[in-house]
Amino acid sequence: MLSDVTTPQDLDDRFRETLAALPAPAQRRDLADPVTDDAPLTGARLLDLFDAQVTSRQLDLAGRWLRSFGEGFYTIGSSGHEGNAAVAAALRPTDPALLHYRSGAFYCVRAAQVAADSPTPPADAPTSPAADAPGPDSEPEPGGPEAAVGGFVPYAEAARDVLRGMVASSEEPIAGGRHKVFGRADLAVVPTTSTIASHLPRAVGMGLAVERLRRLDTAGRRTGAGVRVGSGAGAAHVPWPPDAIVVCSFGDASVNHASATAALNTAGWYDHAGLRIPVLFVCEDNGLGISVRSPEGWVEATLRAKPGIRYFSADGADPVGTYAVTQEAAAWVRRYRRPAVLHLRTIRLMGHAGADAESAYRSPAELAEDLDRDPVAATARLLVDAGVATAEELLARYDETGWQVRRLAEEVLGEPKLASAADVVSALAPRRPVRVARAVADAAARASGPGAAAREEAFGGKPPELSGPMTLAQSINAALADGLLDHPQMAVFGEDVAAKGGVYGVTKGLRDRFGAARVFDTLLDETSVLGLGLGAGLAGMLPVPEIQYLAYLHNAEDQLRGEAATMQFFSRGAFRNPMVVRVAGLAYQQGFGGHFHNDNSVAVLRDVPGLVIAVPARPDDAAPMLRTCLASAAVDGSVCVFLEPIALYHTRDLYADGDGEWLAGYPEPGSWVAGHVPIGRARVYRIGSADDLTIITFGNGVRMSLRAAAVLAEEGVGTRVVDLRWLAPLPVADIIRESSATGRVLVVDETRRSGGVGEGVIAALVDAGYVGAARRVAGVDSFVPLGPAARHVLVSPEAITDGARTLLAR
Ligand SMILES: Cc1ncc(C[n+]2csc(CCOP(=O)(O)OP(=O)(O)O)c2C)c(N)n1
Repeated sequence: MLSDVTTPQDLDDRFRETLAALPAPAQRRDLADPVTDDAPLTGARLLDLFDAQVTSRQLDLAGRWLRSFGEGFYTIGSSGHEGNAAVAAALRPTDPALLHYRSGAFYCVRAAQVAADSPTPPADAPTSPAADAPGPDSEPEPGGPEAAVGGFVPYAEAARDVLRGMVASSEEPIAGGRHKVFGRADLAVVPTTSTIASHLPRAVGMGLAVERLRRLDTAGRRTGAGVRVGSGAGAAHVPWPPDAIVVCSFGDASVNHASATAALNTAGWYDHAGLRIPVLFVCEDNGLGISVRSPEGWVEATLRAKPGIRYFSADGADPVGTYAVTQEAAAWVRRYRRPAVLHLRTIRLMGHAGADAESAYRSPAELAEDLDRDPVAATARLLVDAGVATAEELLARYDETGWQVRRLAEEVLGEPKLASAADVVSALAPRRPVRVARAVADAAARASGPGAAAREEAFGGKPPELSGPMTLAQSINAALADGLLDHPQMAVFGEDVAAKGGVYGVTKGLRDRFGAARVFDTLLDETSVLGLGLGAGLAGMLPVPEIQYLAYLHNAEDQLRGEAATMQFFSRGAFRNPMVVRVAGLAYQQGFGGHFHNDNSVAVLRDVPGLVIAVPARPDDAAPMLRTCLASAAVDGSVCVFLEPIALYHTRDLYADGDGEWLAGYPEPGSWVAGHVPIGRARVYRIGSADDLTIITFGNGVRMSLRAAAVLAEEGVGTRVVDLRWLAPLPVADIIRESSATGRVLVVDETRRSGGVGEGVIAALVDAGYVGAARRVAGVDSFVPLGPAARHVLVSPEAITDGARTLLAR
């Protein structure tokens, strides 16, 4: 080997040499016999796994080939990890899987299992050589029964999927050319992103939801397809059987990532608390994270030490052993509904990716040693030793598969790519406002019709519309209760939301009324709070997680940006994670806080494609806006952030102490339709003639601006105050119309001058050709200091009136 990395040529040559050197079998073994005396796999099934492994290997070689002439865009492969074929074989094809980018052989087996459409009895059914004969009690066939000697054919579909991903074909079945992922809804393979370990918090959420829905699913039928749980609007389509387990794979370096430690910790935490999370974590350990080695023994030590997670290990070069251990691990997770980790030892062949020069960090001896440990060659050796096949027969299968893969590669490289920006974003975040409005109307009809009695009871005989004027916090509390009543699959969770009712009392009483299964406290980890939401949404629930303070969203922001917001994009809507994340935030908490309780930056949210950001300022907006978010999540799978201004939670007055002008009555269901607030529609307050000045603002700025407008009115100035209500998508039409009406715009932006909301408003005006005057008042580019010094960096009422006068003087 002369090159500085194991090349496709090296790998191919060595494989041929290894097989050529194998002695002829002493005697042939019947394909239906166990491959060795006590093996849980027959010769036929091991041959199937070999074919899957070879397909995966040939896909890697084809990926390099496509890259070599500029037609392939992805060269991270699975070579050295092909032992994961046996992992897939020991699971059920209906077990949802979130796969590592090296789980190519797993994907091939899964696709073949589903295509074979064979009965899928439990993988953990007792096995004996006799039970191995095809029949109703046997384990799932790796490639389906008739695929036992099928060579490449059972894996052709999977190979085409993967090749389409490599060439960014718009016909790729899940992402449609948007990314190279393993995923397909009919295979229960959920696409994962390239952000290592970021799918693990979601996997835990899926585990929690699968188990929760299994318990709800008292009808107790079906083992195959998904099922509806519940009825009416809140019915959930659960895509997986009730006894499914969730499987997620990842690399050894990923074990150290905060997302992985969060997920393993959360699964263990719930297990310790007695809650069931049926997740099988699979760590595919090749000893390297690009160039950095996992210290000898570290991965095992760390995985073994995870409280509440049972440890299993297998050698990926031994498909029979891997199959047996996975079977045992999966049976344990399935039976006890508890988390486990399978530590699968693998190697990495051909470097991290196409351009990786391994010689910079690995010795030639080490590279050569890995070639000796090629797992596909190991399976071949086993097959020949057992007398299942000869080396020549296996090489012929290898060559035939190689040929077929290249043929498919040539076919798909001519397929169309995504052709326009519109094509690319078509899958991002579908919005169907009419259906959302209809869903709100339906909810109203249920609340005043068939659901009226339950509603009366839930509110203790006094529905909120009869409770008099409410604060913002009370209004959100009532709207959450109405949401929980109308959406049986809705769950409210987060730090301190249940027993305490939230640090500001917004969720007070909800757990008592709706039970601990629907309103629950989580552990203190924002990544896991959002991960639970992501998994629950995918499993058919309507999650409403709470982030206690905006500042702490940043801990976990990738779960929103990288995971939630990309799911429809990378799956063309085949998977979605409906979610309404409540976040308490923004500044102006009198006498409390410092930066972390007054964080006023939303820049990190505003640029997430497809995300909905709602900021209710007043109680009479909060309830309809929350209803809209819930309906949009349920109808379109929207990911919504509901940003609640803490300083307004308990505000009662607007102009003068005791005026009660910041309170509002809660609308009775009969008026929900008339009061519906569509996403992206602002609210306009007209003061005086409303002809002189337009103030565009949101959140705390609304109250300050209304007060400023009252002062200006005394000077004869007519103002219209526009409450954006939605920061994404911005109400552009309302902005333009109301600005053009006066020709003088003051943007009052309580977030920061740089990256703040005001930049977006001004840009919208410029884009629309607005020709009037415009100014901004915004927060200083600073963190918010403790105590009275906060006033120096926040937008003040004086700054608003000063800004207005400057504009009016022009
Ligand atoms: C959060 C994150 N940081 C960095 C990267 C860049 N990166 C891609 S793969 C990789 C190494 C992952 O190693 P491991 O988890 O052991 O998986 P392997 O590739 O060895 O199978 C890194 C650092 C990434 N994708 N995601």
